[in-house]
Amino acid sequence: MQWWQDSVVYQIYPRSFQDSNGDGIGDIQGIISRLDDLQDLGVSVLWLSPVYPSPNADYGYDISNYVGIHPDFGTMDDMDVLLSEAKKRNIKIIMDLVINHTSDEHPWFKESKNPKSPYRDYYIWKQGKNKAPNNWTGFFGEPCWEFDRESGEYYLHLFAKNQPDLNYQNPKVLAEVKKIMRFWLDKGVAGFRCDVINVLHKSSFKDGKRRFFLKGMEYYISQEGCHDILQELRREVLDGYDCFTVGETVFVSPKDAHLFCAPERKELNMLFSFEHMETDQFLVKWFKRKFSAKRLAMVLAKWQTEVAWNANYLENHDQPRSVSRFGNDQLYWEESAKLLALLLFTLRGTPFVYQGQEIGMTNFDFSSMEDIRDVESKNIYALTKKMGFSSKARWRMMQKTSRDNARTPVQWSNARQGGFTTGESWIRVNANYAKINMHSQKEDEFSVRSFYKRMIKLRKQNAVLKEGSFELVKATNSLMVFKRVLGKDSLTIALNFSSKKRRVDTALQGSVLLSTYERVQGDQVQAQAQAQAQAVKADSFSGTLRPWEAVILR
Ligand code: ISL
Ligand code: CA
Repeated sequence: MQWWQDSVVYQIYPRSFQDSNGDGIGDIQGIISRLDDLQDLGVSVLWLSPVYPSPNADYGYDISNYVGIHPDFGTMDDMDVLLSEAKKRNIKIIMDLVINHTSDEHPWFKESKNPKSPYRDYYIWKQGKNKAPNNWTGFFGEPCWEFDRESGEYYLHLFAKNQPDLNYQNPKVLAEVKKIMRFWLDKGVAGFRCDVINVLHKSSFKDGKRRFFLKGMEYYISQEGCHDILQELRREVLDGYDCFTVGETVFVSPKDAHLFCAPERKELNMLFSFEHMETDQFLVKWFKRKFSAKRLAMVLAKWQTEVAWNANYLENHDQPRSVSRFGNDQLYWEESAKLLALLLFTLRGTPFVYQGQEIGMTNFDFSSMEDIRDVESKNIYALTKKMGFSSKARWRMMQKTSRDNARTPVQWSNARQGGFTTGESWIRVNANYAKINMHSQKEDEFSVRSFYKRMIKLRKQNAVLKEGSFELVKATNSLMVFKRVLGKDSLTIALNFSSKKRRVDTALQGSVLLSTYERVQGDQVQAQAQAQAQAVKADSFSGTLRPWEAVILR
């Protein structure tokens, strides 16, 4: 096993993590002040969403300087302190590598607007006779060509218009990217999360067919040229360092995942796929769909069995909170948050936890568009108006899908603003911070956070959970049962995705290694774990799961 397979990664969205100076924006000193909490939780790698200078059209995912730090977040000295303080605690850091596009305020793009500039070919400029060069559409619900008066041509942007796509047909662009990567690796970062990394290479600019509300993707998703780029970066940069990459890849199948991640191909180490995130909504968000536990189980099982090593996640900064979409964030909030934790840590692959997930943070309680900051949400809200959706439907869509659901500040305590800032937060704090916060959960050994801690420990000590194969046993609209098998050792995991008691199966036997309903006193946990390891005394499974209960059976 490689160290990155044996790690638990924790994603930080710095803007909303912890403010240290009262300006209402989370920052690097804030992260430093919370390193002890993170070490206590048991995570070993932090992924930082972008901390680089950015005009914030897409909050950091529009970068205007790849080797600097946004003053909102601090300085490069702060970054160096973060790296060394993390290292003291055996925590590594990976950076977000956003190289499909830059900000339109990046000096390259400003130069590029001049058709005679050597930077012209850093971006994708095309002529159009009074209309866009082709019929492609972008990810954020707006056209993906923007006309530039100055130079009389259009530039391509698959995301917001302030995020022009780089031109990877130009070898100079990749040379710049290599420099950037070396800069951070030389500083001691342990790798990269690679933003929309499978769309870098555009193989043609012909009109596209419509697929999933997007036109043109057959010419830029997972093209051969993209594989070439990744192999070159691996050979020439990454191979020289002890690091790993996790790619964010859109519209991929397990087959694609194999092409990107097979060790002998030397591209990515693992990737984030989206299919399980579509079990209650579509990647392009306005699709109406009801969550189905069966669909979730089937999709997970497919990826678990067809892909050698997955990057497992239930949340990130683009997705609604998992307890609100896959669980029951009302009556069974605690139970379902624990069930989701048990699921995450018993899957095969590297687990990724998103900030606040470990305390069961819920979707944003926003009350109007005034509360919303995200460019994607704003665009989709406007677009669906044009399309004739009722305002009620559009609002429901926002509540269910807005990326701001995940971007409300981490709830540290029941102090004003949840302890996130002493000033005014850049985005509203969820009003439920008095009930759901880190401080109270740290004190409580039966809290959601304590359960995360326990699962992280259990996974660390358990070879079957880390290395075992995955076998689906059963999937219904309320139950998911699977096995992890390593040699003669095997564990059965059974989860009840419903608010009713469920009989699993009489054939399912074994002793209960762990249940989300358990209330075991602190020092008893160790003793109990030992007893169970020796298969001495442990409760045998009754065959029935309580509402939202999940168990591990041996
Ligand atoms: O949010 C989404 C899925 O629900 C997608 O539309 C998302 O934009 C896509 O997954 C790409 O995401 C990444 O690149 C974007 C950035 O806005 C996201 O925050 C980032 O994770 C452009 O850089
Ligand atoms: Ca701040």
